[in-house]
Amino acid sequence: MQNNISRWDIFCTVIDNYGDIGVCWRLARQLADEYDADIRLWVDNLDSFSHLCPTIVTDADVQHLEGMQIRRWRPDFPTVDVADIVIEAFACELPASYVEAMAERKIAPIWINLEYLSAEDWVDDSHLLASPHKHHPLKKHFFFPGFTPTTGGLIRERDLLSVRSAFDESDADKFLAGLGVPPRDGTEIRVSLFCYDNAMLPELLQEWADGPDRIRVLVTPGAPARQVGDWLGEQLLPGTQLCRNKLTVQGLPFLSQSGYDRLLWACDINFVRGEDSFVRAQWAQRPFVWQIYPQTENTHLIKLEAFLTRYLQNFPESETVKRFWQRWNGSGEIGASWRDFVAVRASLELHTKVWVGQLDRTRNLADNLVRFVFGK
Ligand code: TRH
Repeated sequence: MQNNISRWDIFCTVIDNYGDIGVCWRLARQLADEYDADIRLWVDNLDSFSHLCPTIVTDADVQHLEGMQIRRWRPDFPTVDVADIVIEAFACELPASYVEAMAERKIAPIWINLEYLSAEDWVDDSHLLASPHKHHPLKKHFFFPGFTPTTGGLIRERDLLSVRSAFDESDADKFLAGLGVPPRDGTEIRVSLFCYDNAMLPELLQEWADGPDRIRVLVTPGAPARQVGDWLGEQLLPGTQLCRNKLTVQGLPFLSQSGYDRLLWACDINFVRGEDSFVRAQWAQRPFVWQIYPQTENTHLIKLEAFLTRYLQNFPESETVKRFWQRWNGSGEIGASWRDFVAVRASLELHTKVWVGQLDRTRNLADNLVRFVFGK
């Protein structure tokens, strides 16, 4: 699209946690930075947004940030000019008055519903299907992120992988020192922990405390810090460091998105969740463990298997990794599966680099969106 400045409206409702706004914010910034897109981002919950981006003014209806306009999406939606491209993130429903205004435009805007990420096979067939509006001459296109060239791809900024490659051990030590993490003590394994409520966590913490390796777990705020604090019997605040035998846990503050990326690059193993941290852990090219967002009737386990099958193809130790991920997302004894997992971490790191090499051959989500919109 270079040279065609276009106006984009991105609509985001925060269902829970940080993933919805996390994805929209990264995408908005990439479209603005790399494609000169003129972005207006509508968000219904600026409090959640301010965790990822502390400069957000949580009670401002209109504000400008990094070359974009950020609008508080309130129920009394104002009359505004409709953009050329309208992204409705994760099936959030657009304001009725806005849809009517879309229908009144001489040239209908391109209307895209950005879907959740899944590695399931059906995604390739559903990507870019269109659905006509019941009453208006408008068409909505379903845009599916994914892991294959026939999906919408993954969010990956143009220079992400080169900046990641240039980030070496000494950058990692410097970055972690800024968070109060002391220099690595011998063979200590550094782990970052970002998860939902997880019944497996107490047993895993005990395994880490009693196991043979020195482990330092950097614990993100919210559900992870609360659960670790419950296990310790004392609160784990940002900056606090507590030890139990071989295990040291350290509370972290909530980091900016680029700070969180660096945390993933600096740790040896990353526990991630949801959607955006799960993708960023892949770009980090370190062994990672995903806690998928739980859904009713365990439908999330189908998504989990679909990803494991793609990611672990041709990895000789795939069963070891699968078993540990399945335990982390379910039930059963986790200690032994951790010991097996940590034993293969060097080969898993190499495999993860190969996996990222394959993903990198497909285009990224912003690029695919722009090509779709401008028919390239
Ligand atoms: O927060 P999540 O669980 O988000 C979501 C939501 O639950 C959403 O409703 C659901 O549909 C989706 O998961 C699947 O996990 P996620 O997606 O990893 O988003 C977290 C965001 O927070 C991500 O952008 C990284 C960011 N983050 C920081 O910027 N700093 C931090 O310190 C941490 C821990 C996270």
